[in-house]
Amino acid sequence: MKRILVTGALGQIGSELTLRLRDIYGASNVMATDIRQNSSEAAQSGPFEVVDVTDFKQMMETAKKYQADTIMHLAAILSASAEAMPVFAWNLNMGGLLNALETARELKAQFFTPSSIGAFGPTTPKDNTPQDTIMRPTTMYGVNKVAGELLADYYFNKYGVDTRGLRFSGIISYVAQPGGGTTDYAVEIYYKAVQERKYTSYIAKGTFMDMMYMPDALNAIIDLMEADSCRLIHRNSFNVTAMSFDPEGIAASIRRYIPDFKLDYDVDPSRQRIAESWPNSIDATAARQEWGFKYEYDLDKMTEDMIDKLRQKLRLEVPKL
Ligand code: AKB
Repeated sequence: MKRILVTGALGQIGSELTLRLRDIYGASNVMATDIRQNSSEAAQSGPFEVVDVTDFKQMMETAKKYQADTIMHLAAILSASAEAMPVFAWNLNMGGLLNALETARELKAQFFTPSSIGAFGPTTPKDNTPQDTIMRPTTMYGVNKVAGELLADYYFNKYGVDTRGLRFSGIISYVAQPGGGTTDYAVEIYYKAVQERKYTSYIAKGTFMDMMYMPDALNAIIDLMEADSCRLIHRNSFNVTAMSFDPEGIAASIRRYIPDFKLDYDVDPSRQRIAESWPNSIDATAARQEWGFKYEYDLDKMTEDMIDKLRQKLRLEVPKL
């Protein structure tokens, strides 16, 4: 049975990944860590420790104490926050990653960390972006992600650490909200749709980005980590995506369930600049071929589930049409 240490376990992905891992591998085999403690299920349903990922000693001691043989390193700040605090982002995103890789090297642990569509830049082919292509990002987050992919490959090639990663798009979920990302609008829009039937988008009409529903993102992480190492030609990191839309596309999907939903715009130049530097859509062929990546939720299926789950979560009644 695996013994998994998760960093950033109370973040958007960590909150749900920790619970899925505990279901699969047993609660006591999944050590959740984060910079803060709270009363969420991820913090309460199994072992939990406060760990600052920039503190190597603390991370190593925690991983040793729990005899971790797998490290899932999620702690990082997202694109828009990284752009506002570039030096802090470098120190947290790169310092935390280096500490997590060093921990994995010493403990001979398997390793996962997410990369992002943010690793691409304005000179990358925009549509159906290939797995192997130009990567010259113009954001601090993108610089961190490209450097992180190279660093994880370096640890595999030099030290034999079994490093694996996914280039995530915007991840949409009704459990924990993301914070500081460029794709966050695609989560906020559902909250506003069920609460107020209107949303003001900070991303402009016609700006397409890849997205994925959380259950598919969790399956992708687990399937990649369980994949036979011999089949992996790539490691850090695989393009994965389930859909690509602009604000009009998601609004049209919401209107199938909330017909009078209204969308208007107040574009945030800083997040818009980041979004425009990213691909419109990426190609996940390598992930399909090398470890069988698949997804279940397209835009409309995700919208139906998000609206249903958010109404339950926020205890909202379904309006009579
Ligand atoms: C962000 O918007 O920063 C993230 C990402 C695409 O990596 N969701």
